[in-house]
Amino acid sequence: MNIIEHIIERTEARPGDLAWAPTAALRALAMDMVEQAKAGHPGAPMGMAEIAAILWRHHLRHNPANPLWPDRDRFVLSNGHASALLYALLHLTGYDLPVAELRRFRQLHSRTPGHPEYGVTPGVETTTGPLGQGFANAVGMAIAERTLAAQFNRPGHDIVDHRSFVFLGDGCMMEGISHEAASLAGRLGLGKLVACYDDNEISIDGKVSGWFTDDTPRRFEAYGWQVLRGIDGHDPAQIEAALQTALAQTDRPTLLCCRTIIGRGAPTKAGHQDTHGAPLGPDEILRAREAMHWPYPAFEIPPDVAAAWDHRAEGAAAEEAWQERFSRYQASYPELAAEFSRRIAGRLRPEIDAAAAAACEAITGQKTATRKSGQIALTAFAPVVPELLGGSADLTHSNLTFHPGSVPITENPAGNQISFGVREFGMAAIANGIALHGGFIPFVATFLVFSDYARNAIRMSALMHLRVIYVMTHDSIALGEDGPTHQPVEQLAALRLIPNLEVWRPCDTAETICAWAEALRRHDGPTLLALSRQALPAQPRSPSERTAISRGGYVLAQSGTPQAVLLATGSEVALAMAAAQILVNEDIFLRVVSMPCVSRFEAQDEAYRAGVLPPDLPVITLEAGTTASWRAYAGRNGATIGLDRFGESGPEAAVLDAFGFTPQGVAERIRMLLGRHLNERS
Ligand SMILES: Cc1ncc(C[n+]2csc(CCOP(=O)(O)OP(=O)(O)O)c2C)c(N)n1
Ligand SMILES: [Mg+2]
Repeated sequence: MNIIEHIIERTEARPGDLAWAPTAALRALAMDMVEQAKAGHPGAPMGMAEIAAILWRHHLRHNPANPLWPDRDRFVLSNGHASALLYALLHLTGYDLPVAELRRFRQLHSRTPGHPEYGVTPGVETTTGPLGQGFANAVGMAIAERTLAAQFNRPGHDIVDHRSFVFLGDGCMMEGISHEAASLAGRLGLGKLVACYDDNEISIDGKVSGWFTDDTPRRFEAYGWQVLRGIDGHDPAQIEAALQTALAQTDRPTLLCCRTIIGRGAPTKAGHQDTHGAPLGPDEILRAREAMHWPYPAFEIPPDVAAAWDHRAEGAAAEEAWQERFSRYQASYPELAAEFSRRIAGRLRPEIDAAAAAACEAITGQKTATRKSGQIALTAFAPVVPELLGGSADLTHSNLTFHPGSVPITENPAGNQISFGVREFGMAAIANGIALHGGFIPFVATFLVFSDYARNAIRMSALMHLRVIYVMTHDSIALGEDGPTHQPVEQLAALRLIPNLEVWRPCDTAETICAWAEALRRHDGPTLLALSRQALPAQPRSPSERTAISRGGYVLAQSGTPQAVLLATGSEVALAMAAAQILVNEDIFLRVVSMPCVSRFEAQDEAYRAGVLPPDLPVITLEAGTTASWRAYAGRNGATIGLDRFGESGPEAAVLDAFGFTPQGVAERIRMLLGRHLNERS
């Protein structure tokens, strides 16, 4: 018997022994990666080594050769600082992540970045690191799985049938989003969701008993979860038994509460917060190797252990079995199978163009709130975009994010509407999970002012290039009586700062339909639609002006030889038009530019942008929000009209009047500004 056989033998027979070879391999790689990088987090990977090994070697259904196999189990590492664990797992099971990449842990342009990043490393299902969000992503994945299964499976044909597993630590549990996501998951009874809690009683500042003494099992029981308490997270037999119990449960999500020791295996540092986020150091690593009976040099995995971990053959067989099932499904339901493939590929049906055109044709001259226009667009697109899955954070009838074909998933599992409850952050992170899962285009809604609650998840949609659509209504002080707590002022500017987020603030139904269509067509990032509570007039447009909407900014109107450009967005476009009309009578001529999407306009070529905003014309910007971001457009010769303070409670007209957002008020500002400008020039 060689040494490895000896180790495997001896330790398989003695659960919990540190020298259990596959687990020792995980621990060794995690220690070595962090040591090599001189940065990272060895504690959680070493503490979760047994749980990870049992799950990945015996239960997780995945194919390392095809990380995109649609029916794979999903695995989320919500405690993303434990990235070394995930990279070790991916490497050992046979993903395209060679040891050279493990050696480059945390280096620039490696496939092993500091925290797991979606799209960078094959097999990484979501970007994690902002604690708690990975857990909510996993809830989204489980919702997506169940809904997709209900929509596509047929008797005897389970083409969608997989689980979502998530690891999370004390940090994720402390974050409020864990409550939002767990509560909804409990209500929905997501039976294929399994969470493994790394209950090591340590976070960065030390023993959590000083700041976190929740009874977590009872908390999750109260949500309606199956909770498996008191599992020794270093005892393979207990972990295995708990996972089997979890897999047998189909009506409720399961939480495995695993007592672990952070940095387990490090002879002097185990159990101490020092292992959380710093290399163990060469001496400690040497002694850990001895304690684990792991005599191999850094990054070396002996062939027997490598073979024990290699999941490629099993993974390929699992996917092949699914392919056979899918072929039979295809034979029985060719149209459904084609639709399934289309949805998984994220391709839109071609009818979307006709739906957009028909919706635009049907526009009446009636004043319409753009939140209502959003509903018109949703109603037009929903029949040809059955992959739409979403809803509101308890503001459905304010956000108007329902349509005649809306069916709550709580009434019919094959439905398309989710009532998220008052959980904006959870909602956004769940939407990310739905988008990551595939097969759906998620949309979520709340008041624009509460985008701040969801902000980091919106940022994560943008970072991960996910097609998530945010419908955010009541987009200015014009919402009136609810007052400054509800009146967004700085949110538009703040959202436009998020790279790769397209923020649309349409001015009427035509622009809203265009914005919705662009959001659907976008493959590489999220879109946020800022929509008005108040009714807005439909702007007249030539066919070419209508086409220009998708460029993000265009000339909407012009009189005479303009002295300035009046650049407005959303509800202030109508205001700009009215002010310009007043000024025409005084021989002050303006060009009115509507700019529903600044970043889209920025992406146009120089010639187009200069055509809309000629360099020699001063620009006056008009938006009922903070002005800092508009100064770049106003430049030295122009000006900004906006609101650099909080709003006021009062009826819409009174509030707008108080802040000068009336045709007369704006005309007066422009008179003054142009007078100043002309004086400066002469
Ligand atoms: C939202 C968020 N806040 C703070 C951090 C910084 N941070 C990373 S890990 C951590 C402590 C996590 O404790 P725990 O989950 O128990 O991890 P362990 O030390 O047990 O590995 C903190 C505060 C973060 N990554 N995300
Ligand atoms: Mg901890």
